[in-house]
Amino acid sequence: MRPDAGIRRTGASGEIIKGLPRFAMAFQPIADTMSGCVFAQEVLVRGRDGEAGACVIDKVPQSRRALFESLCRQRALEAIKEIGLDDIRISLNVSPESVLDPEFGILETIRVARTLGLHERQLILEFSEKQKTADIRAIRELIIPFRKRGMMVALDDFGAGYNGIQTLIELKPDMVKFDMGLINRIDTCEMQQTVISSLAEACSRLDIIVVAEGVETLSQARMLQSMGIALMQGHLFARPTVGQLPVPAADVMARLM
Ligand SMILES: [Ca+2]
Repeated sequence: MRPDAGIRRTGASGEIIKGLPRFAMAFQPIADTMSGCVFAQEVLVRGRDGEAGACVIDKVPQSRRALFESLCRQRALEAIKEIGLDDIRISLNVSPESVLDPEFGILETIRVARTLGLHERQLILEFSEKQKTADIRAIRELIIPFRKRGMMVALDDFGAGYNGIQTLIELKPDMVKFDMGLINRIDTCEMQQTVISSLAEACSRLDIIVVAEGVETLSQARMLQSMGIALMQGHLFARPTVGQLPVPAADVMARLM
């Protein structure tokens, strides 16, 4: 057993744990612009002074990243439980390098979720792939039993990094999150419109749910809706908020429904 084992169950949020950076959990809703509901809340890491998640994670030594990620997911699940929203979907970011970790991988997170009384159908795992290192087939097989119980798998940042069509085919996700770089000019750029509408149609035929990330304007949102994309996330709806679950801006939702 590693020396770190067990410390994941100690300490208040934000406490320094044996040299790990201080952090807080923020939440950002994925809005369903057709029904007006919140589809899920994505959990994001922030520094204690609001620094971006990437800055915090950069301070974590590579050898402790899996532990740190596991701690972040645990804190988020505990926070959701404390808020008392038992029926909410929670979208958790998981790096493919740590998902298979025997102590701090996704099995540990599911154990924590069960201990807290949360069900697999409330969980979405978002896989981002910054480096081509992951054994996608091993990941897919590991999570089969949890997917059968309703857990969803999302391919994060699609169109950026290594998360492209090959990973889509290998992972067979339930959901694809289009990176903001793919949709940032969707309201004016014909090239983006053609690519995104074609990808959205392919996902629909494969029964894969599409989420557009980084939506910032009403005209982007309206264009995405016209392509059949209802689920959106971005500053137009709500910014990531530490310690509470933000709801999508009511005036924006009203104008899209
Ligand atoms: Ca994500």
